[in-house]
Amino acid sequence: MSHDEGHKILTHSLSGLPDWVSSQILCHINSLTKYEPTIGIMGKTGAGKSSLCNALFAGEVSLVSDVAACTREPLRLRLQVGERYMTLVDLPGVGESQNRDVEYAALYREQLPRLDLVLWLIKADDRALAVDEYFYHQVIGEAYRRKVLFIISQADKAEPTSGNGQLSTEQKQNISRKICLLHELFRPVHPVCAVSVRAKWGLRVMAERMIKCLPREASSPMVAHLRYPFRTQTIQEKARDDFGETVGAALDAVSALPLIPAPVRTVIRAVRDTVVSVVRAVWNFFF
Ligand SMILES: Nc1nc2c(ncn2[C@@H]2O[C@H](COP(=O)(O)OP(=O)(O)OP(=O)(O)O)[C@@H](O)[C@H]2O)c(=O)[nH]1
Ligand SMILES: [Mg+2]
Repeated sequence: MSHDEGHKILTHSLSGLPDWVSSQILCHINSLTKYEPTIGIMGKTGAGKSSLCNALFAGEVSLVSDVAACTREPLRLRLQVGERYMTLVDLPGVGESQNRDVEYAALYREQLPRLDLVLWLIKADDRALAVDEYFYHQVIGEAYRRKVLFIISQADKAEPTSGNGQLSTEQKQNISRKICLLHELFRPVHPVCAVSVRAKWGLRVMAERMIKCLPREASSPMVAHLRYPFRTQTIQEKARDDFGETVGAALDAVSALPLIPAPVRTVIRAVRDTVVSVVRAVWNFFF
């Protein structure tokens, strides 16, 4: 399936609109299809950040250096799948002790606005959560907490460990308790999830949660970067919905422009829902 075919179908659905409106919408759709999601990763050394990213994301990896004028440069990895790109930003801080608060506050002020989401890993058997708690409440500004998704990692290390590669009922109960604890400590915006890369447990639910937490424009371009087993129906439906809704919102924005002639506004409103359903239908041509 090609972009061209998708464009043809879309252009047709927009043909009742004045040229400047349809070209603006097509341009918007074009930029949506090229959007590069940027995901931050946090957590103490050894939390399992690299392992989780390897398990979830596919693609050729290249290192990019950050040109931002910042005291510390986070590691940036660019992932490529075909013509699609996404960036993983390895954010330093949690667990690196003392006297760097000002530095980290500056780093996070710099980075957070440019991130679509931050995956914050806490190892299942990590009990020293005061550092994470401090960091979340003091360094991550309240406005950005909606960008944080907490993930309990290495769930197979929850008590009582067996080492047989499967999570026992007791371990799952302890994970549930840990999830409750994290909800009390952090009061997170999004529900906490739990994974074990080793036991291949919880990853699909986590991927679905991640897509739900992403801003609307980032979910569709993210799908191509997920390894195949995680491109579930749920994820594709969410991405498709988001794609339709962003285009719908763009049409609403045009029709809300103050100087727009009333008949044009009427036409835009009349075709809005049809355009959204066409956009949803051609999702597969683009993603
Ligand atoms: N048992 C178990 N071990 C894991 C799991 N995920 C990662 N590990 C191990 O934990 C260790 C640390 O994992 P990494 O993925 O390197 O952790 P990291 O957060 O990237 O560490 P730094 O890059 O040093 O900050 C490695 O030995 C992994 O093999 C898991 O789900 N279960
Ligand atoms: Mg690592």
